[in-house]
Amino acid sequence: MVTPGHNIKRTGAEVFAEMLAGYGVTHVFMVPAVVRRTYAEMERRTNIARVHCHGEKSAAYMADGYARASSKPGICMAQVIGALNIAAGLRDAYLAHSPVIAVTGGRDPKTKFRKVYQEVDDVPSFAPVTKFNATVDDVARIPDMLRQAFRVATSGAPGPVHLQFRGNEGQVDVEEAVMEALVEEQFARVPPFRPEPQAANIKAALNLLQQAERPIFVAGGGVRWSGAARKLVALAETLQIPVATSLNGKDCIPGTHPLSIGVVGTYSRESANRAVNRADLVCFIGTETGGMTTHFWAVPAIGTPAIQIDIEPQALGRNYPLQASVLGDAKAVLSAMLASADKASAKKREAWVKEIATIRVEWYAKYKADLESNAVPIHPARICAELTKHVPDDGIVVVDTGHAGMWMGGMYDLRKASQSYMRSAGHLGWAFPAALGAKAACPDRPVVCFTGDAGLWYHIAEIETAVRWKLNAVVLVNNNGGGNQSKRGFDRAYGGEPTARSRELWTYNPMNFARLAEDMGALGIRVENAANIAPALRKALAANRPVVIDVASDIEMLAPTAVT
Ligand SMILES: Cc1ncc(C[n+]2csc(CCOP(=O)(O)OP(=O)(O)O)c2C)c(N)n1
Ligand SMILES: [Mg+2]
Repeated sequence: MVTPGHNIKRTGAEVFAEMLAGYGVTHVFMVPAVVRRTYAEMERRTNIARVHCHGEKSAAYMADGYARASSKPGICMAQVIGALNIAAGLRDAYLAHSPVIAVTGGRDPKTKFRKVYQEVDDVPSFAPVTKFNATVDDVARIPDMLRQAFRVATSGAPGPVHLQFRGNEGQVDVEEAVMEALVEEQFARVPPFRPEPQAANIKAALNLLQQAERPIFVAGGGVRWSGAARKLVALAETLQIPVATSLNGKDCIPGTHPLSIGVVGTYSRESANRAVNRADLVCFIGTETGGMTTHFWAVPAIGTPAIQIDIEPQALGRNYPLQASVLGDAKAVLSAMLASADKASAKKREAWVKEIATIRVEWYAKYKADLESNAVPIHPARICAELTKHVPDDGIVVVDTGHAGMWMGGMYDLRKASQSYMRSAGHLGWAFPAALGAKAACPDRPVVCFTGDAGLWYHIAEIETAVRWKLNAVVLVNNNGGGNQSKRGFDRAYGGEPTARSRELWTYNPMNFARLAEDMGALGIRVENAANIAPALRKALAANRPVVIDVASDIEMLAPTAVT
């Protein structure tokens, strides 16, 4: 490392590669050609894997999965023509507050507006999907801008950053300047700081929770970014307060915990919506209280007494009038509450906790037949139940959106606090590349992806990437031959009388994804009978190679919709 004052010139590529390694980056996800010299320097100076993907959007999703699995920023890169594909891929990271840093090639001031091959002004397109969107025009700015990128991506509510390097391939990196590869390790992961709450705010919130007879927590992604799940469960147990979660916060409490009532909102579990709507006080923690989590502000109804805890001041009270609000890191807030919680107040909530137990039992009873169904083609609820049983204790489950989000959000249970759950924040096709990123970040943990067939089609070429880079995720495809979440909507559009041809709008030709995966070098397992799901999972988890389990499921099965 060069110390200031030595006046030694270094290339941007050397410094960029060394800094990424210094921040603990193990993988970058990219489509060439961008910062080529940096990749050469990475090989010389670091152990960073340069994961060469089939598309920039999937590279961004891999970086996102990497970030959500490890809490370390995920890095993706593209040359100028791929920049907007990267921008499209940052959208899910933006929605889920995931710290992804995208580096793209971009315009050179010397040739701007002269119709340079492949060039448009990309920068404005990154504005809606980033927390910080900047250009690196001078090689000497690489170190400070990269530090700022890590700082912004990991701080407060985390989120994506875009740096556009000068040159269509970001070739500003080949230039030289006197620079130091200075790294601020603090910002190498989320959270860099744990802002402490104000004592008076803690007291006010705790008083309300302790006085309430039917309070409930609604925990979101902020709890998982803060690493506060165990503290949340500890406080819930101490005060005997049930916990519902957002989809993004599903792994804040194991589904098997007696105080867990499920995912609340639109893609939800009926028991959670019922419980939240019966609460006399809702404590939102680390959730944006957005439309998905509140079923468009119907669960709970606006006006329900509420408390909110968040790291972003502007989140507090955005959608629900509050009786108390606490600004701070979720773990710091929960620790402070635990320190002065009055355990004796739990007695007040005995009846409520009993009611919660009944709601839990009623939910399992209502869906028992589906969860245990032996139907052929297979019922998706049975797939979820098999995953509940067979995902290993340290497993990371990565779930797509649409029906995948509904089935798994509602029907799957985490059994252990050591299991993780990550979900698409809305983009179909996100889960498979994100699962590869998660596996890159956590090679020692089993990664199981749940996706529909429409979801897998999006980035299916990345099976080859998984094989090439030994990203040994297990992908389970709920394969019903179409995007059947769309069925209800199209049936409605036909006035309840769909024609035979209306199915053109949401179905595909049948496909055996296991065979396709085999041809791409992965292990493929086809399952047509529910009894074979468990053996397939066992085989897949022991295979030590990328696996696609193709489960033939029932195209007529629609996931239950939200109750209010
Ligand atoms: C990028 C994007 N485009 C479109 C949609 C709308 N959408 C949601 S679910 C879905 C179909 C899902 O099909 P599949 O993954 O096969 O799951 P299934 O509903 O069949 O279980 C579509 C098109 C979306 N969520 N994201
Ligand atoms: Mg489908």
